[in-house]
Amino acid sequence: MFERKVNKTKAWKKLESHCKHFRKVQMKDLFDIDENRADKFRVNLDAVYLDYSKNRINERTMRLLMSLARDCGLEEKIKAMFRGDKINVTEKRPVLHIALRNRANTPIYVDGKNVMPQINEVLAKMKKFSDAVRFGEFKGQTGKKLTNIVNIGIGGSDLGPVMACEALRKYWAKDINCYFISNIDGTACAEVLNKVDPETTLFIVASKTFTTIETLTNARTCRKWLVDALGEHAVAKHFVALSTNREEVEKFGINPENMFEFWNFVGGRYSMWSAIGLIIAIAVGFENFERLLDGAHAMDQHFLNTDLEHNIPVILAMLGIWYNNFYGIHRYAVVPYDQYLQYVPAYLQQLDMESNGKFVSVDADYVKYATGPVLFGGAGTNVQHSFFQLIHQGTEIVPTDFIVPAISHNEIGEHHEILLANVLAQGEALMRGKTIKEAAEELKKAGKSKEEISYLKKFKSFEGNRPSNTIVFKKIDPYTLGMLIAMYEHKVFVQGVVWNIDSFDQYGVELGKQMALSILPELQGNAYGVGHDSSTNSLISLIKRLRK
Ligand code: G6Q
Repeated sequence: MFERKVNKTKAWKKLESHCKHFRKVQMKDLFDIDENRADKFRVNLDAVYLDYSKNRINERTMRLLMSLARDCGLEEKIKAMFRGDKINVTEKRPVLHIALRNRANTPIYVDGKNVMPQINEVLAKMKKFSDAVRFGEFKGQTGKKLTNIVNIGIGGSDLGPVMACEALRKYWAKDINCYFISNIDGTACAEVLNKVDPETTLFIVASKTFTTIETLTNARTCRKWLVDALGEHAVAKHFVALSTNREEVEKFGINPENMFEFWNFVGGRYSMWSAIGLIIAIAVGFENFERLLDGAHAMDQHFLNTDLEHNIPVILAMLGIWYNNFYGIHRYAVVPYDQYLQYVPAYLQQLDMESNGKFVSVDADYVKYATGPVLFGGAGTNVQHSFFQLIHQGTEIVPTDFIVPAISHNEIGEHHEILLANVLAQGEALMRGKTIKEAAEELKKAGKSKEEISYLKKFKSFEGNRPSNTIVFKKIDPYTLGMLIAMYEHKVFVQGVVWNIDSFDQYGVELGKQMALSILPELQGNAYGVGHDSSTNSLISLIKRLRK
């Protein structure tokens, strides 16, 4: 660990003064003076293209951003992650989601031990099991094929599997249905159990620690439901566990033979490539799961081996730093124009905000600059009819990533062309805007009176100069999804390096887990509130009264 204050580096100072000058620059003027701008600010890896020309940047901006990245030791930090160094410094752990998809199978050592054999062993076990379920060889207690697969997990043990299963819905086996129970709200359990039949249901209990109250409570409820219907023996045929904690899995009553292991060097939000991806492998088949890993591996290799200037995750990350730390824009939207990618924003929200929502640096100092932004999003075109008003005309600027497949899995009539026209129009409109004069002319053409024009013209104008990235690929398939998700993982990593924070701990999430446990007995009437503030105490009493 070396001490460093990123905001005291030369590159940071230069970026500050560059930004002062650049604030007045309009992107549309940059496009007008340079017909090659789109080519200059575009990069691709295979069939994934990033157009970042609609940003408030020129070549000097990118040069300075890359020298900031170098000043922060980024190149060495990337190597350290891939080497298996303990870069999760607060938890003293390596960060090796890249090993889970290390398709080259090169050795990666943790404390002198190559981790690849154990990873390969679990992958082989996942292949065997997912094939057996898909082909009806692993049957339920009464001999029926298991066609309803229910993943019980929360946070990192839920969001990746949900997002990837939905993204790859077109690849699901015809007779398999996937369900997800995450929330402790009984509704989550009830709604799924109402739909499935115990004889044909496989429950996957996904929990890294196997101590998370939501997951264990949901798993116990599902276990009881199954045992009530089919008897205790049925558990061995209908329950499997994904965890790092063998002891707790056994205590829960799942045979360790039915456990798929992963390890502490895999963070929850980075775990969909591990055993946590079992439901993905069952839904889409192990070969497709491997394609997902292959895509991620291709992005890993690009990230590790490409110079910063052409490195997709690095470019995305440094653009984020530019807005966050120099323009003071602490928001960011991700909008996939693909219905199957509808859960990508929720997935990225955890990835980004849980990794980089930190105010203490790795040197245990309070940071003196902004770190992770607020991330939100949703599928286009739907969100054009909701929060896009603010993105176009709000007082807040929201840099936006558009994610665009050129081909839809459902090419019906002109649907996809209309969708594509929309996303391209959004990016252009955000960049170009509409002057008051242009708005007035439009109103005039529409036959409005002078008074109406003079009143309405400001409402109808758009200041423009609002940045966006456009990420285009051919079609969402397992390989491309792997590339996209790995791209964002590495983007988040780069930003964590620049901000000098530990992107791989999550003490904020752990706080919630502890606090609920202390209030629970009070709500259940077995204890009385001590040490709470008066608001919490009175809310506890109010809720107890209402529940009587
Ligand atoms: C992820 C977080 C968090 C975690 C859940 C579930 O990085 O740590 O979202 O995944 O709290 O934890 P378990 O998998 O241990 O149940």
